[in-house]
Amino acid sequence: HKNLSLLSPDQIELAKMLVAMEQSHLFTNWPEPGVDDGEKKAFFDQVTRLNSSYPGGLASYIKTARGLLSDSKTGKNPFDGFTPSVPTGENLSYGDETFMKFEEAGVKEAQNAAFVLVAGGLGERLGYNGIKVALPRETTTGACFLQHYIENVLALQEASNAGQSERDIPFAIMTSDDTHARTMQLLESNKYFGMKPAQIKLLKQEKVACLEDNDARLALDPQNKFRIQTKPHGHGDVHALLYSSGVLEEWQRGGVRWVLFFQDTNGLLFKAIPASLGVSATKGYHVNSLAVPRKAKEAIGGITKLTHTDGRSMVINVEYNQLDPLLRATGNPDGDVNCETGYSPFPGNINQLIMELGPYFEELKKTGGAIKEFVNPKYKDASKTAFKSSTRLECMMQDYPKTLPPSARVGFTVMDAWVAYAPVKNNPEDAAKVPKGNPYHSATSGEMAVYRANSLILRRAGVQVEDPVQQEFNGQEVEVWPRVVWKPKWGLTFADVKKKVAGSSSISQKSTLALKGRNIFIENLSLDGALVVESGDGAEVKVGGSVKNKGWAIEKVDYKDTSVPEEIRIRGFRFQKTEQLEKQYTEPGKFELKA
Ligand code: UGB
Repeated sequence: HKNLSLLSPDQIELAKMLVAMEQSHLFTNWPEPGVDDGEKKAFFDQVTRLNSSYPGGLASYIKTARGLLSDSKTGKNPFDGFTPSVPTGENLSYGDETFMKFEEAGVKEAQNAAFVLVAGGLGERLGYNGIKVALPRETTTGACFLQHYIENVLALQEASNAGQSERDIPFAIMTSDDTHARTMQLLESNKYFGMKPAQIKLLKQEKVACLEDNDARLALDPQNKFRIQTKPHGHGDVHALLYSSGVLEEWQRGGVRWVLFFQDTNGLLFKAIPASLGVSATKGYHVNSLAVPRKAKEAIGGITKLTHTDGRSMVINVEYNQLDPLLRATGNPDGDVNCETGYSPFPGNINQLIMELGPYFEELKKTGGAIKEFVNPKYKDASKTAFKSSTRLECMMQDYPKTLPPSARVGFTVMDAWVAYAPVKNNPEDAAKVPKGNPYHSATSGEMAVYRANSLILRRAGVQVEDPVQQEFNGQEVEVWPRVVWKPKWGLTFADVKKKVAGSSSISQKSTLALKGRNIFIENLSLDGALVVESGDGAEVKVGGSVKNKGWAIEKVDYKDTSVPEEIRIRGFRFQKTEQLEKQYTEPGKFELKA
């Protein structure tokens, strides 16, 4: 009470709320007025932020926390009454007729799309010191994930508008205190990778208050008794942020129909985006999740049909740590196991969600974007009365459909993992411990997956690509295919790739092929070495003949060798660029490179 004179009327209301919510421990030991007054004001500034950034405010956060902590203590099963079964969705096979039909429909729809990248996570499992979107997607060209994503959105925009309209596809990035400044800097120092600055919106998520006990008493920061300790709330924040920032409303006014969400390090995703957007548009899905065949116990959620005893049912992601216990508790004593296909029968959620904006916005008007949360306290002992360290509520973006009525059209699209999913999540040590046959999800596998996918796509387009060799890097055995990379505007869709290769071409395993331009046509090329072709948008280059040189050999690097930059050593290899044929065509016109 003595300190009340320091506060604004709004802050006094917040102080009353905290007392009413049994949080007076936060300020019972405060010194007399005149001592640490600045810190006291800063405390209430923080409370104001925590209150306004959470749908329903802090009181609602504390109330929800009490309920969830009590459920956790009594061991209440969040799936009580639900039985899991395998849902049916749209299965696509890359490059076949159906796939190409959906791809074409998706490219057309893209002019009504907006993209949202969730990039607020620190990537603790990877342990990389920088932000994950700044990591090279592959080290042949060195283009980072963010550059790759932006160039894909721009390529889609151009293909979709096809000279008719001038619509820019909006691109939002969710950041956090951990990633915001570095994301901004990466964009600014690279001229937004060719995107108009106004096209990009950064939305910063706030952390949430930590909880110190089962009564949801807020935890003070151990370093500063005038601050509440905070931790990340999870990627589910993206919905509330899009809503509260007014971005969704702006998009709706601008005619956006589809909102596509995606994660920070999946170098293959954009090969699957046009077709899955085509599925959304053709099937009229309000929510469409992209999925891949999943190995049992792989650290990605399983798309599951949950049917309640009261008849309700929903198709939803069940997180990887919950699927196995849920199956065991519902008459499947072996839990999460592979079936005769060698995969879990539950498709793996890769957290690429496509929402139809109209119904999505209507739903958010009701919920404010609040997503069903969970809590995961680490208890000191079996009595579950005390925590080892403070906990907090968390939420996941894929839980959005949990509040939808049964009439909502929620579907999913399964694609082959080789063309849709290769995240960089695990550090080399943990990746090397992944059970044999399960994907590593490391920097090594993420890069090799790009070469594999591009090689396989070229094969399907008629190029003879030599088989890969097996090699071990950082304790992980991977297939090493020819290092084939191209700019998104060269081969946005399979139809585009097919248009750009003709005749009979071949690429040997030791080769590198980098295509950095729109109109580069490969015709009767025999490549055994390294070939890098760059062209301006007005140039049309026909590439053929026989290219044979020493090329770029792969040299092993140990991840513990700190003399090598971190983004390289976490891959376990680098290129020895001994000899290459490198050509640039900057002027407009027709050119022929006949080696
Ligand atoms: N992220 C944020 O933007 N903010 C946060 O507070 C936290 C994360 P992780 P996770 O596809 O492989 C998800 O840590 O959460 C961003 C799905 O839940 O990489 O363990 C972060 O920057 C799971 O079902 O993944 O698992 C990153 O871009 C499965 O689909 C993204 O959120 C799995 O991803 C994901 O964060 C997967």
